[in-house]
Amino acid sequence: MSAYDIAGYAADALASLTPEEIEFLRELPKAELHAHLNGSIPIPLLQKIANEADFSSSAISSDAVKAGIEQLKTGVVFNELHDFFGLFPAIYALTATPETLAEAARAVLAQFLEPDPVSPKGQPMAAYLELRSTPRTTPNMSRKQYLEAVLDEVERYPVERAALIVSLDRRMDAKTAEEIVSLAIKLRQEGRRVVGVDLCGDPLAGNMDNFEQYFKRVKEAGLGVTLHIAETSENTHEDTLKLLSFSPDRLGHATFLDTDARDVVFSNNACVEICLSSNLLCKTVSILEEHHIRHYLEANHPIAVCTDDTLPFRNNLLGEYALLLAKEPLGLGLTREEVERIARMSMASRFASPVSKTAQ
Ligand code: 6MZ
Repeated sequence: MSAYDIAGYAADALASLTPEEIEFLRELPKAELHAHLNGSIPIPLLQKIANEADFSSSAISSDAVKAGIEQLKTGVVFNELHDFFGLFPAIYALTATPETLAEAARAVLAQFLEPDPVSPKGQPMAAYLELRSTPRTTPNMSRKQYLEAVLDEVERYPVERAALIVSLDRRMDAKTAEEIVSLAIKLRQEGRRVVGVDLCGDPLAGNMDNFEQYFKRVKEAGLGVTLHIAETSENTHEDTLKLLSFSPDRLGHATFLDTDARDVVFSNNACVEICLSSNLLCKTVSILEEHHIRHYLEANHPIAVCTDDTLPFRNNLLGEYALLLAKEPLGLGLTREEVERIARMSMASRFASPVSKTAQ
């Protein structure tokens, strides 16, 4: 299996296109704006790290990690979104040192930004990548070291190709959220390539009132804000409106917005990061025909089509664009002009990068 093999909805849509249609998609400059680092590691690399890992000091045994990787290789069945979050302890055990984290980050960046080996002309999946990750402390590194390790890899690419979004997790306590926001702002002030702060994690966890002060600081520091919002039908109206009150620049998923919330989004013009395969696989959307992307397209509202987590979802950015162009029921059956417009909107919705000495 190569690092770029895909399966499922995106693969089926891609297989239904003509070589000429695929070439059209490859040629479009696209921005990947919603990709989680630890959810996007190529399986062969995870396997290599697992084989080399010393688990003697780890809480997660090598057997649990190997079982997790086998599951990822054969395809994970998600019955509900909660199944998805259970995958991460095993993955996290493998990216717990600065070295393996850097290796993972390098592979994820390469997957999006280096020439695609199966493309005849070698176009990369994305012209630009905003990679996001949640800094962790491990026995081997602090959160600062975590961010520095990832930033070192991001900054190997020119400023117009790659940047980092720092994620907060809804489950975080105030002290941790405070530490991460302070770190993100400080690194940005030092000229490191942090362009935004995200809120992710279990969509039903946490009290969003607690995050208000942190996102206020993020905005005051000039960083972009993107929030996972209304990802499940159980997210409450209050939760959604609270998050919208943080004035986010972009929104992740925004699947279950009621009419009031959608009106706020339309008036604020916040770009919606759309992850088609992710929503179908996690069963927050039952069929493509009912996907909320249609509301945004009808309203001419900015969107960006993204992969979310290529590791469990076994998709890639080209496959997500194939889902736009492929005829129904395999795809949305959009016209080339519409697909071109979506790619342009993704590029227009990038968070501005700081001018840094590492950028050239
Ligand atoms: C919410 C998600 C997510 O940050 O360790 N994550 N959070 N909804 C989703 N949709 C399916 N997909 C990924 O990458 C993995 C982390 O990203 C968040 C989860 O918190 C997951 O633990 P990082 O690099």
